Amino acid sequence: MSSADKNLSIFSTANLPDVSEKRFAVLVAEWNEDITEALGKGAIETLLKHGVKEENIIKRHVPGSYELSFGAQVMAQREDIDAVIAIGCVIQGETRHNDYINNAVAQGLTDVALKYNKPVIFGVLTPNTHQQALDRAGGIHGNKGDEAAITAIKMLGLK
Ligand code: DLZ
Repeated sequence: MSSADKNLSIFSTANLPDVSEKRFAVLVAEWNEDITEALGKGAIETLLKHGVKEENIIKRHVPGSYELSFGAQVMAQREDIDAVIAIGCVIQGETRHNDYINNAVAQGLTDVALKYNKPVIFGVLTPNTHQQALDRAGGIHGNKGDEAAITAIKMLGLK
């Protein structure tokens, strides 16, 4: 069983909608890039596995997770983008920076989704340690980027 399959076992992937003509933006934050690149790769591989055309996946980078909201807005306002997957990893430090970033990006992504009436997926890990992040970026807890991709596909089925 691949790490993707292990990961996806937490929710159903049966009866997914046809997304072969849908276009996705995958936004990847550069902070903790060993983690975020693995998550982004997982998301893209899962989209491809479920019939999305390679040319219909646009991958872009932003500096940190805080910038995901603006990046998502830029992508969501494009008529040719159907869904946005925002990937980041905010690791808890000695200060409360992580709380501020996590709260801001969660609210920001929600706002963009509601403003543009498009799925904007919260693919941001919020671990206490780097090891916890690794565990969720292709490690023992699978790859949360895969889940983010499946979530985007499912949400497009609502429209
Ligand atoms: C500043 C900062 C810190 C301390 N930690 C992280 C992190 O763990 N993960 C992440 O994605 N970004 C971090 N950043 C950067 C902020 O997201 C943002 O890029 C800067 O505050 C500039 O707006």
